[in-house]
Amino acid sequence: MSINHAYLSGLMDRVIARNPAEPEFHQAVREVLTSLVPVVEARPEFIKEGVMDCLVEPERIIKFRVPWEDEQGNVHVNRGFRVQFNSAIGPYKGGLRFHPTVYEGIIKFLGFEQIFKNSLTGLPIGGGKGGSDFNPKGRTDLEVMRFCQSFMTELFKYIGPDTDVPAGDIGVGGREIGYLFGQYKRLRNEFTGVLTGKGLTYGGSLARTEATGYGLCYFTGCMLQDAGRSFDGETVVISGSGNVALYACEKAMQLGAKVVAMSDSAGYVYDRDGIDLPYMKDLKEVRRGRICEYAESHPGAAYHAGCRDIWSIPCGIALPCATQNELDLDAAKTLIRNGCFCVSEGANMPCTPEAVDALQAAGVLFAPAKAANAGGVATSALEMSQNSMRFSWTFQEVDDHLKKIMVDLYRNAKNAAEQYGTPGDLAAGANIAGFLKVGESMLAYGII
Ligand code: NDP
Ligand code: 2IT
Repeated sequence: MSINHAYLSGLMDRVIARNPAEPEFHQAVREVLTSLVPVVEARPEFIKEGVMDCLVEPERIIKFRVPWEDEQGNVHVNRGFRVQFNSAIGPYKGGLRFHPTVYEGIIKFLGFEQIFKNSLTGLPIGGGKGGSDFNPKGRTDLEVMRFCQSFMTELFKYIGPDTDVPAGDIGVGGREIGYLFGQYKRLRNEFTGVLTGKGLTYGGSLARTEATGYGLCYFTGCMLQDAGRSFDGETVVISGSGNVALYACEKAMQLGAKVVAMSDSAGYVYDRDGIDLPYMKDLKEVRRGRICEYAESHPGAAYHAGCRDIWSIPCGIALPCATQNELDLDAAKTLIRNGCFCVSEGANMPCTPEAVDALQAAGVLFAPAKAANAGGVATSALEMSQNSMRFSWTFQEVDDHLKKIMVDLYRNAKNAAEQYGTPGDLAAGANIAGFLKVGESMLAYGII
């Protein structure tokens, strides 16, 4: 679909020509530029002063070799990336993804999204993302440690607590952050808050582990409340069973919902009695097992191979929390047919553009990832604050900050949508509100 604005449409064509074969990056840029049409119409200086052209071009891309040796003595060479996309409002901030599907286009899409998400938190953090095509699955702790040390041996030259602060994403959790932080500290001979998602004994923040999933439910709660609804008594389906999915499940349950299905990349489990969360946490966080094991020990639950059909399970609320483009048009139609009234994105860009259009056209409440999953990075910024102060807040204090951030963020996205002529469209509102703070700052700096 072309963008209904001559300059932005031409800019989109240039993005495609300059970044060939990166469909996820094109998808993310198109979605944002489309929302910004009313903004550049009202404020032509964003085009005239080059802000829009700069916005789609990363400030810096670092790409490097990551050699490491497995326990059998075989040498492997992976690729590492860090895309430092935009530092207009703060140091680059964003996670690291370790997954075999990672290539430059994935990191660019994620880094681009991160600019607006981070701005929406109201905290001073710029946008960045990194990762590697390394697959941690099936690797021993020793192999993961060797990989992380090799990765950081190159990356440490380019990051720092006031420059760029990475964190976790798919395949990067507490274990990996520990190895990465240890190597950074050793190479720099410095103890600073250069990474977030750290362990609680060495500078991590309480509630960071829970933050993305909890924040997703706080945001969704605001949206439901405005529509005269709540989580209470509703049936929820959550894709994924990683960090975001597990804590979305926990908070949804605390708010009175029944979560009946979760997935991993191989398949999904449907438990009509409600997911046994303590078991699922132990399976995924401690044992690093597969979701099929859940059905083996829960006779009332059924395992289905293939994760995409999870959206055929009837539910009121769907929370896609696994990966990009996991919920397509067919899935959206099925959800609508089955009476789903709310879709909130926990993962980054989990719904295809066609799915989003269909959901919004059917009047389904839709919470876009940039806003709905911003609780994770917001709490990372709170971890940075605590590290700077050399102080730590209680779980309750961090959770209270997180709640307030998500409520403010919801209001800002909603108000921006109204102000720019798309009332109720939180996706457009989030893009506009996220952009304005970054765009104004870029204008203030002049051409740099
Ligand atoms: P985890 O690695 O903890 O979990 C990822 C989950 O998604 C696993 O269940 C995994 O299954 C599944 N998954 C991964 N890739 C695919 C795929 N290609 N197809 C199907 N399922 C897949 O990651 P997170 O929970 O941290 O991240 C999940 C999503 O949330 C990502 O989109 C991430 O960018 C986003 N996000 C994460 C934040 C955070 O703070 N961690 C913050 C904001 C957004 P399997 O184990 O089989 O691979
Ligand atoms: O997508 C995301 O916002 C994250 N993976 C979290 C980033 C962070 O810096 O905490």
